[in-house]
Amino acid sequence: MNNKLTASQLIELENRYGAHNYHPIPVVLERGEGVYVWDVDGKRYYDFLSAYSAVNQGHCHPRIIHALMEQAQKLTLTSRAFYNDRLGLYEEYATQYFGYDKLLPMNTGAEAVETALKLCRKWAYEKKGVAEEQATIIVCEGNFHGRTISIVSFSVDPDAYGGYGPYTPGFKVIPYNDVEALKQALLENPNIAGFLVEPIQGEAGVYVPDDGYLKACYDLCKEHNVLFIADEVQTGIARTGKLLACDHEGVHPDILILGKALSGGVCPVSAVLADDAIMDVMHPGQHGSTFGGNPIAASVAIAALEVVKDEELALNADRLGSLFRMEIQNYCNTSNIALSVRGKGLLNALIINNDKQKDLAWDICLKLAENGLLAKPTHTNIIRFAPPLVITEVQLYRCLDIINRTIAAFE
Ligand code: IF1
Repeated sequence: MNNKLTASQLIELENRYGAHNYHPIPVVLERGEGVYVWDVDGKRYYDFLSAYSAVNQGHCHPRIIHALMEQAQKLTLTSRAFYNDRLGLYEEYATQYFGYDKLLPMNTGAEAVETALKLCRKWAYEKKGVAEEQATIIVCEGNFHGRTISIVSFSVDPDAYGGYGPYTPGFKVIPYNDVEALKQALLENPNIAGFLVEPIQGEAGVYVPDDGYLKACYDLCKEHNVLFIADEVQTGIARTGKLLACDHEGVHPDILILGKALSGGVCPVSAVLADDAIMDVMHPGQHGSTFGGNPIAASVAIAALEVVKDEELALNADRLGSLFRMEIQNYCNTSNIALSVRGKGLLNALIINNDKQKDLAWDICLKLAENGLLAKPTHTNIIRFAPPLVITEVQLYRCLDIINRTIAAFE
């Protein structure tokens, strides 16, 4: 007798015993491999969300799983009360990989963002000479950097910050993709410590800033002795067709924040990278984490980064991303509901015309799932399309066919 629970039974369990802080597409997944995932009924899907760009290397990449399993049988966690034989190797590999002196290991993206904010403030007091408790960090409208109280304190999305006050002070919100706004904010306040920015705003709907925006902001930060902090949790690790989205403009952030695909989606691994002149304000006992830098995370992250390089995932993302946008734009040119496509590499979004039907993007995603492709709207009328970077051209064309066929049924 098959004692496997059905999809609806498993959904019911989550509804009954799990907090309702998500509204998932009603698909219950049990297996993943490369660009594919399978539900509990054995139906196969192309994964076009990639766990929000955490499985860039594809689901259950054999090299990453091997690193996980080998380490899991030896030593999983020591805490940082002691050294372990994997962390130093990972720190050496990753700092050379991204071009920094030091790495501070954490677990989730939000933890890494919080770490970067603390590092930036501490640097401002100890190196820039900002008066205690006066440091201000500039952020952008439409930002998404995680879900902690300090991070949502500078969100402009009521769903993200509503009901969580009182809010953490010390942040200034300016419009995204507006160099003049940054210039004014820097001129108005001598106590600016840093500028935290997503090179492409993911949650805001894959909002790609004008060419030159990042470089102009970086130069302004240099002019005002302010740290340029890039949140590449979602745009990093080859997702946008370069190793980092900042690489498209030759910008080397003062503080680099990584997460998600840093582990290939196998376990939570995040990191903050900076040079000694910034990182050396951190002294023993001033920051930390129980799991940060654990042997499994270190081993998995090395394998995940090796895969990105060895399989030339950035090149693949760049080539197939351009092809994807060209084909989708062709469809948009004759569609009444698919308005336009935007993105970089394999981080893309389709803008849907939901004037006639508010939940059209959601309904399209339900139909896409029925047709074997998983995607989810971000905001009401934007569908994010972000497959694993290991996708082949043949698979991409099969997915384009599913997307076009599915949307055509709504025209
Ligand atoms: C959710 C969004 C994406 C991020 C950037 C930091 C973090 C994220 C640029 C924090 C996390 C995730 C969080 C997840 C859904 C997803 C998301 F819709 F929330 F905004 F991808 F766009 N910086 N993004 O995108 O990393 O602490 O989650 O490891 O919270 O619903 P985390």
